[in-house]
Amino acid sequence: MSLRLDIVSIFPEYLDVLGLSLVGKAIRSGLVDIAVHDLRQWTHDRHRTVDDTPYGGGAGMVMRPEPWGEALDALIPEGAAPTLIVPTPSGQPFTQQLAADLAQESHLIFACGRYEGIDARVIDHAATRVPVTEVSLGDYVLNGGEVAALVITEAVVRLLPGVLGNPESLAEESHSGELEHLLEYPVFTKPARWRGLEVPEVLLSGNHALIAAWRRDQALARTRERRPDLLSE
Ligand code: 6GU
Repeated sequence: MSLRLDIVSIFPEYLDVLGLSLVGKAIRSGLVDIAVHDLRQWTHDRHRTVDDTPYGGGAGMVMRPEPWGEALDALIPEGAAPTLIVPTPSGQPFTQQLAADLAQESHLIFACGRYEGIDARVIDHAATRVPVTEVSLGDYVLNGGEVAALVITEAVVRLLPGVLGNPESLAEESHSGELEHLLEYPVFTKPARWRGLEVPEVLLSGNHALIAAWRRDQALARTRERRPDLLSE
């Protein structure tokens, strides 16, 4: 079973990098099928207008509902309910758990807004037809949803069976598996001494129990220092 992604944007070229690296390989292997759509194909005026001034006043522009309505009519299949993901700084925080949940789905549609956002009726109307999740990457402001769609796509696609060469690296990393809720421990490779800096001796010991304990310690110390919020969960 493969995952279908439709991404709608007024800057489709922003998503070109999905053809690179691991996601590109997953596309070529048939594990994921990604289509990027220019929202302006669903406009009908000479200027291909997608935005207008906000009712109630205020700065900036808002995306008009009509092109989005037509886009979603075209992309939501008859008799299926893909999940609509709307990247927005006012969405629910994107987490590894949400990535894992989305990796279980068969069809995701991303609606990448620009300007001050999409007319809220688009989301309300879509929610009468399909599950809608508004998602935020964090507490800062981007210019549009495209980078968020890239981030979410990468986090989801690497969880699909067959995408990662070594599934054990999935189990070991931060935010999932054995050291769940802890940041990753520091890692080292050859040479054992570089610019006067030594690799911690325990890692050269061959004592796997000692190494595991050291790594857990390091992960804990880092988490206490950088992300104490993760320890109080
Ligand atoms: Cl998902 N979108 C935008 N435009 N800005 C953001 C974001 C998303 N997450 C954090 N900032």
